Amino acid sequence: MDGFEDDFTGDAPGAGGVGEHLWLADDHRVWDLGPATVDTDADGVRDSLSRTDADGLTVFTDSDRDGGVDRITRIATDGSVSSSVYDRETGRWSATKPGRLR
Ligand SMILES: [Ca+2]
Ligand SMILES: [Ca+2]
Repeated sequence: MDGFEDDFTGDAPGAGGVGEHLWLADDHRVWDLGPATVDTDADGVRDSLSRTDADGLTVFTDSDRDGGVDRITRIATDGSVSSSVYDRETGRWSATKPGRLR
């Protein structure tokens, strides 16, 4: 049990991220997206949540486990995929090129 501590303040149960909410910084606001529900990289920690709407599916991912979403992937109903990544250095979102997997 020692050496596996959580940086989150409060009463984090240390149960692998269950109940931790993801948040999304957008301009000057922070959106609470709710608890992560999906483990996209199979490390045992839920890091993503998805939302569906009329335009398709959007996946919000916290890839570095700080609770803040830093990757957004949109899968449109026509099958096209686009994603944006958050650059912590600049505080800006940038779109990744679709259709390239490397
Ligand atoms: Ca994970
Ligand atoms: Ca993050």
